[in-house]
Amino acid sequence: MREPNHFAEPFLRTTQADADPDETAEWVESLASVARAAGPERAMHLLSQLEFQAQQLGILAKIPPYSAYQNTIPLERQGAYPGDLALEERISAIIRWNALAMVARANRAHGELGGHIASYASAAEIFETGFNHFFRGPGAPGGADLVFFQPHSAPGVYARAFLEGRLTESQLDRFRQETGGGGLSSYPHPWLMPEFWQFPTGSMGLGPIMATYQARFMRYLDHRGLATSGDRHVWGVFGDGEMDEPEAIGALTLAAREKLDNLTFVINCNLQRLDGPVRGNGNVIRELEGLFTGAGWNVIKVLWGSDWDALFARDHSHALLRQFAETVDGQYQTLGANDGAYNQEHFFKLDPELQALVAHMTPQEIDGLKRGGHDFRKLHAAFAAARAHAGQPTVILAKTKKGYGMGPAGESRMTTHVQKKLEPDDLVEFRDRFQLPLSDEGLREMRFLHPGEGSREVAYLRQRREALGGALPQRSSDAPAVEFPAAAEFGAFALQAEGKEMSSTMAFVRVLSALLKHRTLGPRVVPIVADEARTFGMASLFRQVGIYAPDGQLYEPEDGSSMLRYRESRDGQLLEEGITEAGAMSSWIAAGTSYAVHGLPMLPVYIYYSMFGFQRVGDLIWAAADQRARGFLVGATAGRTTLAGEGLQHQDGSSLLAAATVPTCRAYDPAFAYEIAVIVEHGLQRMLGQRCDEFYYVTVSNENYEHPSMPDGAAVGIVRGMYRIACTGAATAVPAVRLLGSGAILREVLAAAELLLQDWDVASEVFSVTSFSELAHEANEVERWNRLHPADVPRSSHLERTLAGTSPVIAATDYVRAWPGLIAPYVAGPYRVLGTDGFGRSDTRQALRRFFEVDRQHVVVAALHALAGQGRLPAATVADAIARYGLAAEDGAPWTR
Ligand SMILES: Cc1ncc(C[n+]2csc(CCOP(=O)(O)OP(=O)(O)O)c2C)c(N)n1
Repeated sequence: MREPNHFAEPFLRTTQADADPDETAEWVESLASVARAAGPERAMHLLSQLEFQAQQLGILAKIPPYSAYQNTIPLERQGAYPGDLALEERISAIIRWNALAMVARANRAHGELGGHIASYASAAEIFETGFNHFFRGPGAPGGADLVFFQPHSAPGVYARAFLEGRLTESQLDRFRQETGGGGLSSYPHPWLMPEFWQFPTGSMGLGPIMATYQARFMRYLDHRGLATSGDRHVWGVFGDGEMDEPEAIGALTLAAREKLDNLTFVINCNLQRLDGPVRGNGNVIRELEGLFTGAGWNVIKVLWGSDWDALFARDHSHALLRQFAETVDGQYQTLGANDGAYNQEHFFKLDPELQALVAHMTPQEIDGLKRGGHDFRKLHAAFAAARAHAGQPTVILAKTKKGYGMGPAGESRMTTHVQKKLEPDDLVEFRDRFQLPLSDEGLREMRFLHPGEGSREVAYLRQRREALGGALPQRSSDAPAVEFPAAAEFGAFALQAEGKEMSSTMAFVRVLSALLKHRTLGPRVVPIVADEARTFGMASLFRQVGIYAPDGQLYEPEDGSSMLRYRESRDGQLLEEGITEAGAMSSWIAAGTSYAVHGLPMLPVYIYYSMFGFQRVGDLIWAAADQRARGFLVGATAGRTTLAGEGLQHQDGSSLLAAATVPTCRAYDPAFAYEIAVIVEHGLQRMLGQRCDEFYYVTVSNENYEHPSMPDGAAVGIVRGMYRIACTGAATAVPAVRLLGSGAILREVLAAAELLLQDWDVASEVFSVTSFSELAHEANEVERWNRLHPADVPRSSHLERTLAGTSPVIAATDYVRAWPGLIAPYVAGPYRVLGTDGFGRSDTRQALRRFFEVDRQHVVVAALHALAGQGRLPAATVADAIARYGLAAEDGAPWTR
């Protein structure tokens, strides 16, 4: 005998061990009669009073956060279906076929392109319900809805766009063949299909969190009076497996807390993920219901199709619900993979009452009992209820079958996720099941189906889209440029710093504060922090621009009389996200793509602990690039040795390297305030003026030191990645040695130049390298051009011109050696790199720099050693220097300790 399921439904607990069924029946009937006579609100009131009383009496220790395994919306409240059901089913069948054919054709032609059939097969009705009745296009009175599509269901979206006349047959035939141009991307991708897709959802879990913060950002724009989002809605169709991702569920409470009733998740609960069931031994729908209910969402379950209604109506003793409660998802999958006879034997026959309930049905009729997520009527009712619900976000849990319609070989099979073709018999079954007008030959050739321009199907589909405001998805990027100030205006203090002491973080925050005050740009700036504003000296912004809080400030702040008081307000500008870098990043993405999504360019500036950036939320940063985001990411408390006491888990040595790999990220490691001002001005020019789809990563630190004024003519080099900042010894055409310093370590390098001259009589040139990756990118491009144009006059890069000759070059950085290593192929002389590879640790800055061998003395030794290697100094000099500076030569390398 099977063990009782530990997920037992709440109602089972009361019916199973009932000491006095007659009394129970009286109570139940009383409630039912109140609901009939006085309405559901009155019944609800009584229930809540009872619940309160029970709590007072110490009863009701636990109320399960889920309800019985049935549709949330009863038949009586379903409403009449407003569409042409038969026509919609025909259209959906054609789209299903074309989506399947796209994947199968691409793989037949090229064999290795991959693609997914089964996910869209399970989601088709969900998508079509949205497209025919809910997803509003750009022409809708309040503006377009935003839809985050389940990524591997993209073939279905393409197949629909084909019927709508937005994609051609030859484009469908280039699914996943993009290098020659005009192909269709595997997953939603604004970089590769910039006029089509808006949101890149291919990395599971990012869609849900990005959708949530998008809905929140729309409210932010509204409350700040920058845009009216009216009743524009954010829809996200996601997978039940996808909800395992921490990011997917990481912002559920935010959505509820901020009452985002402009947000609906539709979770395609086909109970399967890639390898197998999402919860083989459990029940994912129940689990998600509990999770979302607990987080404060409105939950609508769509589990059973219309054919089940009659069964439920006759099932007075809840035999169905009892059996559902005993059935785990792995079993539902097996039931789904098998025919009506099997279901009769292995489900209905388990209980005599159930057997009686379906005694009148043939196995074929039992086979035809649909899951709710394949029933347009049920889905429509759920979407409509979600759209109308006020005060909470809504999740629709739609139960579907993976590979629905793919026949015995695909439907609810373990392997269906990776299935890319159907066998001939399955194709025939698919055609017959969906009554597709395809000949056997058409079937064999996997011909695309189009009912014709003049067909009722196409007319209906277009008319529906027109009524909803036009086609979707579509992306536009023609937002106007934004006026912005010049560096001289916002950064005069930095350009003329005259040796003032400050940290680079302080310099950046001062720049930010000035930008916020600019007449046109100011309101467009979105400062974002994840609970570190005070760490970065930004507390003055609380007062200056306020913290966004949709409810305003419902309390008297403890520091109310302070100049820097904690001020929350409905039109606050600062997004203070709390300890969620993923959430802060999602806000940054929403703001950084606002130019395309809302036609309103914004400038997000997210300042965070650099260690918790690329390393922690790197995939979201990648998604930002996919989505063509513009803005500033500021890695504060950056570097391995600037943080002193914080130690291992806080000291970042690799973010710049990661940043260098993101194609649209321009990464800088400035040392001085004027460098920051120049980089910010350049970023504004590129992103807001020229509207380039790129973003800027800038590292800053909280180490205080003197900042010089900007040397004449330095700006161009700062932007390109390096410029000469000092020169020691007699001016010669070629210096003995060149020293490159970056960010926090530049000052050590400048000091090393002095030591070289004083102690060893070696002249040097010092360069501030603001970006090894910018230098490398340009050098890579020049090298490529020269390689592919062998007969032309070779070009040279800024780097090659600046470091011409064979003098040794020594680079020192607060990051891993691989970061300066990016330019190694283009440095003509011997190139030595000092970096901070290894685990960080706590100590003073000076001790850390000695430990990682990036301090001035180590730079000197590296320079002397390089000169000795060229035969320009005796090797003994190097040994002398090591002894003189007391460097520990016998310890293991820092990265081994
Ligand atoms: C972060 C991430 N990990 C893994 C994958 C690979 N992957 C693509 S689809 C998929 C399974 C999705 O399952 P589910 O969300 O239940 O959707 P279904 O296809 O079943 O509708 C996986 C693991 C991915 N795209 N992103």
